[in-house]
Amino acid sequence: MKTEKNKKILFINPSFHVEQVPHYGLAILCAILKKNGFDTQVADYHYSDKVPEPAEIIKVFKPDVIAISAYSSEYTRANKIIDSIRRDWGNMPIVLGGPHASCYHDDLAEDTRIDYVVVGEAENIILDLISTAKREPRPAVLRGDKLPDVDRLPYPDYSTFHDVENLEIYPLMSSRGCPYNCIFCAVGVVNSRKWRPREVSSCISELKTVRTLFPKVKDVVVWDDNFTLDVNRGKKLIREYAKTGLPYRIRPANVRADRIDEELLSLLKSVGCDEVQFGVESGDEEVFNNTRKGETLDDIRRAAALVKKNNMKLFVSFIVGLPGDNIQKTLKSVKLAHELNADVCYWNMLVAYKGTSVYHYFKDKGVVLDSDIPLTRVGGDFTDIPNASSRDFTIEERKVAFKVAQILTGAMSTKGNRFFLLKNGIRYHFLDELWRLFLKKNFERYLPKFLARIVGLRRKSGPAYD
Ligand code: B12
Ligand code: SF4
Repeated sequence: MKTEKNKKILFINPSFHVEQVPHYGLAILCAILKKNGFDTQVADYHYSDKVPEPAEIIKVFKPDVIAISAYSSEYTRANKIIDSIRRDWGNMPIVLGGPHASCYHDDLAEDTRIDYVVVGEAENIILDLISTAKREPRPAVLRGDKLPDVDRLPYPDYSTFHDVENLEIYPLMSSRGCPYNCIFCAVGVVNSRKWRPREVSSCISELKTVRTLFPKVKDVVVWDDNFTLDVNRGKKLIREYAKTGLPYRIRPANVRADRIDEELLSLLKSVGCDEVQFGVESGDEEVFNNTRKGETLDDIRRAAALVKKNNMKLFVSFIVGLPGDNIQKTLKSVKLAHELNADVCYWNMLVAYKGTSVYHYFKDKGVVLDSDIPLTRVGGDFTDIPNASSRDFTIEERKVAFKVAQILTGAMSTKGNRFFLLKNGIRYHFLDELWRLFLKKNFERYLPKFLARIVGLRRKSGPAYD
């Protein structure tokens, strides 16, 4: 394999908001590059707000290659960074990878500011790519011909991330991929539908390195696409971790409701985890089934009841705007959120990513705006801007449904987040009480009619692409 030792690579993960967890995928790529003699730095704006601007880093570090990772929701910022690099460092090779490159490689192949667009997992191609990277007349679209063997990879190397000395939340990726095919999910495009678990012992050994490397770490989040696909393996990992006596609280970011049982919950509690989060997506049976999640609303109800019975916090998330959804059906989701007695309820506006089934659905039956993927969050709150719509649930209706759902579960979405509490707490709590007192009983009779009137009024001034 060709290598050009001592090449310097600056990785950039653009982001409009900070979530304090460093980018695992970039840390793995750094580990491989550093092991092979390359020099890396990572400007991860999703991890820390103390990272200097890219131009400042470039002036000091003087990289040979700029390697950008981007979520589609952050691509507007990546776009600006690419512009400024082309303007000020015209001959610098630019490589783009990550979820946006994986989903939108066709469109990016036309963008001559970029030299390489990498689709999917890059461990098997990163060394060759960086060794030979140069300014290209047109972007080359690259993808590894086979998936990396997750047990043969080095541990992620975060040492060259800016501000890593303040790392408090450590990400563990104990498996990759997911065999399910939920219509809204891009995992199959970005990673793979092949579920690849790591050896439990390797995950535990990785966690044992954390204390010396990052003494400020308090929590470990498990970022797997589907941590509990093999629930017995998930339980084994927690049991083995508990034996180490390490002080971290372990939190799986997401578990599937159909895998939750008493034993899993008590194991999670034994490692300090007092909350469980899962996606519900919709409270309407038909919309729920349209997602092809492979579970039932009864699985959701059963899992929620178990979480509450075990005195753990219940976090649920819903999507507004799935195929078949409308305002009335969104209200069924609101009703279910209350029925489940969730502590925190997140509302996501459907974004149809290229490569997903829902994208094809709206291409056929409605409209998808490819060029402008909405930002994830605006002022700390999830975005209410859809990129897909149909005649039976227009852009304006989606926005109204989203806002109403947020308001009617307002107190639920404030509990976990102090920022929300400060900003919207009084308003949301007030509305939530109002909802409980006056609306709940007559919910199905009055609210849909009332909303239909509001939307009827708004519809007249809705955007042309509705
Ligand atoms: C963990 C995770 C998160 C974490 C992020 C933690 C962090 N600091 O990175 C949290 C919970 C914060 C999060 C948030 C969101 N996420 Co998320 N997340 C994931 C998840 C489950 C795993 C990511 C991961 O670590 N994978 C493992 C590593 C090995 O893979 P990787 O990061 O993709 O990196 C590899 C390759 O992509 C490539 N690569 C990556 N970057 C680069 C750069 C270069 C130059 C090169 C050459 C290669 C390369 O090589 C890496 C190694 O193989 C994925 C699912 C998935 N399978 O992708 C969803 C996923 C990436 N998330 C998704 C979404 C939609 C979101 C949100 C918008 C959700 C929301 N409504 O808020 C936000 C946006 C976050 C933001 N940046 O603004 C979508 C992205 C779709 C898209 N086209 O953008 C995914 C695919 C899930 C889905 N349901 O479709 N997420
Ligand atoms: S189970 Fe989760 S990771 Fe798997 S396809 Fe569905 S949403 Fe994506």
